[in-house]
Formats: sequence, structure tokens, C-alpha cells
Amino acid sequence: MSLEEMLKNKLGKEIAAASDAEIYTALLKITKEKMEGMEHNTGNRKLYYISAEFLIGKLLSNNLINLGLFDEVRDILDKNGHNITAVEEVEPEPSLGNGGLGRLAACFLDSIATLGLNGDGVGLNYHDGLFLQKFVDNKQYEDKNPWITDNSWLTRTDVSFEVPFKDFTLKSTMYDIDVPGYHQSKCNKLHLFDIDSVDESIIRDGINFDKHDIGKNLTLFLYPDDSDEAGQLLRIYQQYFMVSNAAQLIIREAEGRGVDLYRLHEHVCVQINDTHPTMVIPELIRILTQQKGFNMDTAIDVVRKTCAYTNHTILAEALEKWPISYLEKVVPQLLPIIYELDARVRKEFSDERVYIIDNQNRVHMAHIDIHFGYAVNGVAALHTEILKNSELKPFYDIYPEKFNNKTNGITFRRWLIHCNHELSEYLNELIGHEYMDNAENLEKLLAYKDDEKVLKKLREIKKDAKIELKKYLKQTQNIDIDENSVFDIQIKRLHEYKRQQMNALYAIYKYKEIKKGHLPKRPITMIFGAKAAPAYTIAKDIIHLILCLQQLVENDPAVSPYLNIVMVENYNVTKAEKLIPACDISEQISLASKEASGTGNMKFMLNGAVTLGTEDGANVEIHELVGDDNIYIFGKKSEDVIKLYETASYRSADIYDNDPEVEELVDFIISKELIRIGDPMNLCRLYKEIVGKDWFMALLDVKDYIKTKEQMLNDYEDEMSWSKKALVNIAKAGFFSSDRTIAEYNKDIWHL
Ligand code: GL2
Repeated sequence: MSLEEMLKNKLGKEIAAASDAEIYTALLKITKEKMEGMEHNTGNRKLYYISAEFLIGKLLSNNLINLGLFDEVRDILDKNGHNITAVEEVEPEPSLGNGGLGRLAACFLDSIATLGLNGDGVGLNYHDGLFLQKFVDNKQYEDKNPWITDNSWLTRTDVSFEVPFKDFTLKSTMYDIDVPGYHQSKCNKLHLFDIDSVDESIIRDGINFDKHDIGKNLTLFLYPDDSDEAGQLLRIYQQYFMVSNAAQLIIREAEGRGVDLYRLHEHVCVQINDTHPTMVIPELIRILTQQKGFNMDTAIDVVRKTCAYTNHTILAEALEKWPISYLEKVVPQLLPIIYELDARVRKEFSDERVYIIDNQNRVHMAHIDIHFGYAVNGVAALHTEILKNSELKPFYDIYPEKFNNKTNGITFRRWLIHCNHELSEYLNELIGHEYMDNAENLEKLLAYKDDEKVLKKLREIKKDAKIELKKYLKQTQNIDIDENSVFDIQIKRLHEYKRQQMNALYAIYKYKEIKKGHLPKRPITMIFGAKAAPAYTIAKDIIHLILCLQQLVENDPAVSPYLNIVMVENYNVTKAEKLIPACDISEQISLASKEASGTGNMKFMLNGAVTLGTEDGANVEIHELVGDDNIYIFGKKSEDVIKLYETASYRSADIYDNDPEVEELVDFIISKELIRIGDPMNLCRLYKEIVGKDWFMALLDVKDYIKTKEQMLNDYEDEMSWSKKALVNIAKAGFFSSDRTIAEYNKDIWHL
């Protein structure tokens, strides 16, 4: 049967007569059936990629692309008066992640399947995911974010395990989402564990709920507020539930394959994505010793050869340390194992910095991973060097052979073919489509770097994407933007280290310049998108500042023709897919040494934006690839920043007091213009934070930042030379394909 007939059958009516919602559901069912009929990848060693987040985004188009059906479906819909983009709008975005870490896990699943490797994801099925962001009175308001509907990509399986906690046991249900590779006949799975007793009706007034009622709240939210003890306990419940299910699944599947558990490591590999799944190590040891007759030495040996750990950040707050007393309240069965692991470390090493349990009775999860796993990797070259030479140095001194770098990557299926159809078609026309299978072939584009026709066409494609974004923002937020302006975009989690506040200081600078009559050659559209963690006060104050600036500029007819500030509401994968193709200037301005890698930087580059960035994370590698002429680097280097922290010698007040230009910008935060619009409490708190602390050193780099951005805006006016920079960025992006990253993981760590 042809696809068109199948669609008609599913709909039970003519395609032309069906609604977009009906078409979406019919396509979802057809696609799911096709994937259910596909064999799973096989192989002697199977990977389990355990992660608290999988930020998979909408799946219809990507599944169709990978199955090779996208063009046919688009044509059928066109012929029948429908449009695939409108059909996509119907799909809710699964809210299973927070930022780069979760999106990376999703890109990895795509690449693992594309390379035909035997590997599944394991995580949790959060019903309301990360919160939905709304703006009310120029502030962030959090609401629940339900995404599971009757017809979704989830398939309920009959796999179920008992998960034991101190005071009760919970029975799990495993849901699966199929993961097809690009043009592959086989498929992998994302396993999401859940409980049947989740009760969304306990959520009140935004995202508040009773944190004690674990039987009802366990899988409601990703990262529930952990600013109190109940919140931290809930996170431990979630993490243990995730890894206990994972461990039981791993053992059951291994036994099902006839694996001798004493050789588990030859047949299974577990990738621990950040520290959230760390308890899988003591849990596997517990099961092997208590249920499978292993002695402790052998269990530890087998588990150590099975588990590998990826570190995604050097920020102390994200390296989890759980108080023993909390673990005792939730998972007392793990404590004898954790004590045993700690005792072994203490016996072997005298340096207390590598102990598992510290002198405040806290368990350092990353320390378990490093001692009792066989590989530790950072996510960009600079990040791995910082781990080896400072953050994790005592461990590197003990286990140099475990440490390795795996620079992050992104799947080009979603971040080029899907989100920027026009660009990918044009690339096919110019250089053929080999780059889709081997991204390094994008370099063939370099042959056109002086070809005016090509450079013009790239500029046109960018303009079309800007017009699309303009329509989208009008539709969704009733905001008008000018497609002839330069689009300067910063989209990422809100965090002080990422320095959205420094970008806001630029907005203040530009506002003041325009007020003084120094008009830019071309209007500038500054776009932000970011969610702040609900308990992160200063991050929310920064959002407030940006929204106040947005309102100030919008209502000032002397400024608004030249400057437009837009904060996109509820920034997510779907919005990223619209924003990235339209971007001219990619803001990657974290304080050097703090951004482990970044992956947005790679997506922007691939879509022909030019980076404005510090020498941080993967920016360093982008810089090396494109060369000085095709990137704008500013700010202090990571060595200098690390020294400033070590010597505790940074004082933002000194800069503020001694530099009147900086003082003027910072003072504007509490100016009468802004206080009239905003909430004085929030603005004053932010002002005080920047003058009195500025932990992530925005004032250190702000002047260099402004100068570099001005240079960039100036250079943008030379259309051909700017377009050439865009071309070089696209051509050099091949290295950042997640297919390359996964091939490296497989070669150096997984050996599948
Ligand atoms: C992050 C890092 O901050 C980010 O730089 C990196 O690109 C991703 C993926 O490796 O991981 N770490 C982290 O905790 N989150 C990230 O995005 N949330």
C-alpha cells in the first residue's frame, strides 16, 4: 500500500478533509507501526546510556527524516492542501530535559542508532517535565508542563520492577520510545520508567505540590525544587528509582541473552551521564552480592569494568554530594556498600580529597564514579584539561589512564536537515549529500568561499529564515521584529556564569548610545531565550531586567526603530529550531573556564551564524577550526580566571568604582527609567549582586565585550565578507557532528 493510501485508511476519510490534528495522529500511528516492525540493533556488548534528562524535542519530522519518509509525506500533504509545518505544530514537545546535557543525550541516541550500535537510553517519564515558563509583570512564572496525550510516542510495555525504598516499595512501569537511526533498517529504544500512581491533581498554584507523597509525586517533575530537605529527598527517590530500574533491566536482559554475570562487563557497558545516575554503581554491586552470589571483590571488579562516567560541569553546585543521613532515610540498603567503597578508598589513598565520604558525612557521587568506573570523560578539550589539571587533579594523578576527552556534538538530522531545510537543500545542490553520512564532507563548501553567487544565496537563505522567525514571533508572542536588522541571539539556560547579565549591560549601552544620537548603521534585534531554575533568585532577577529593558525600548519611539529586545517565552527545542537558522550573531559569552562545552554554539555555526565568544568550552575548538577571521573572541582567558579564583582577588567594586563607563551602565539597573517599569526589589538586588559580588565576573569582560560586538556590527555591513565568514563556519562544522562524537565514545570507551 502506498503511504498516501495508508494515511487515508488511518484517517478514514480524504486527506484534504482531515484536520491537522487528525493528520498528526494518523502519521504518528503509521510511523510507530513502521518502527515497531523494525529489529533492534544487536551486538555482543550493549550500551545503557542512563540520564536524568533526554531533551528529545518533537519527534514526528525527525522520525520521518530518519525513516526516509519525510519528503514523500510533505508532498502528499502539499497535494492535499496541508502543510507539514502546521501538522508539526500539533505535536506537544516532550518536556524531559533542561538544557544542553539533556539535548546532548537526545543527539547521542540519534547517532548511536545511526551508527547501527546496540545501545538504549534509560531515564524517567516525568509527566510535567521541566516547568512551563510564562511572563507575568515582566517576571518568570512557572506552570506545569504536561505533554503526555492519549496518542504519544510512548508505548507502555509489560516490563515492571519492584523498587525498594526504606518504608515502602514502588512498582515501576516501563514505557518505550523508538529511536530510528538515519536511513537504518534497525532501531534502538529509549526506556522511560514511571509509576502508575502518579497524581497530577496534587499540583496547585503553578508547580507547588506535596513533596512528601512519593507514591503520587515521584515522576511529576524533572528537577523539583530542592531548596529544602523534602526536595532533596525527592531527588534521591527519583535517582534511585531510575537506577534501580536500570540495574534490574540490565541484569534481566543480560541473563536473557545467556550472559555469564561474571563476564557482565564483556557484554554490557553503562554510561553514567553526569552524577544523577551514580547510584547505579552501588545498586549493581548490591544486586550481584545479595542476589547473585558474588563476593564483594568480584562484584566491585565486574561493576568497575562496566561503568563509565561523563562529567558535564566544573561548577561545584552541580557535583552532587548527598548527606548520609538523607540516603539513610531513602535507600538504607545502599549504605553498607557505600561504606565499603569508602573504606577501600581510604585504605589505598591518604589524600582525603579523594574520599567518597567527607568529614561532613556527605557522599561525593562523582568520587564513586571515578574510583569505581573505568573511564572518565570531559565534553570539550579545554574542559577535560581543566578536569585533569585542576578540578579533578587528585584523581587524575591516581588514574591518568581513565581520563579522556570527548568533544560534544549535535545531530545534523535535527539541527540542519530538519530545522533549516532551505540551507540543507542548497548544500545538496552545491556539494552533494555525502556530508549527511560523513559530516566532514561539509568542507567541500570551502571551494565556494569566493563565489559571489553562492555568498549572495547564503545571505538570502538567512533572510528567509529571519522572515520565518518574524512570522513565528508575531503569531506566538505578538512581537514585531525587522528582518532587515541584524539578529543577535543568546538562548540557553539562565545562569550567571553564562552572563546574560553582561549582554543586558550591552543593551543598556546601546540604548544610551541611541539616546545620545549615536545611531547604529542598521537596527539590531537582540533576542534572549532562557528559563531560570525556580529557586535561583538572581537568575530570575536577570530575566526581570531583560524584560524591563524590552518594555523600555519598545515604548521609546526614539530608540525602538534602532534597537529591539525580545525575550522569547518558554524557550525550548521547538523554539530553538526556529531561532537558530535566523541568527547572525551567536552569543557564547560564558566566563572562561565555566562552560564545559556548549552545544548551541555548534548549532549556530552549522546554520551560518558567526560566534561572539570567550575562549571557553567548545568555542576554543570552533576558533581553531574557523581561524581568527571567522570568529570574534574577547575576554580574559581561562588560566587568568582560574588564578583570580585561586587568589580570591577579583573585586567587581574596584572596576565599578574606577571606571565611570562601567559605573554608568550598572547604575542604569536602578535608574528611574527602569524602576518605573520594574520591581525595585528585584532590580536593587541584582544591582547589589553585581557591584558587591559578581561571582562570574561580568564586569571583568564587559568593556572588551562591548568593543568586540561593535566591531562585529560594523563588519556585518560588508555583506560579502560577512557571508564568507558564514560559509566558513558552515564548512567547518562537520567536526561537531554527534556521529563523530559517538564513534569516538565507541572506539575509546564502549567497544560495542
Ligand atoms: C552542561 C554544560 O553546562 C554544557 O556546557 C555542556 O555542553 C552540556 C553537555 O555536555 O552539559 N552541564 C550541565 O549540567 N548542563 C549542561 O548543559 N545542564
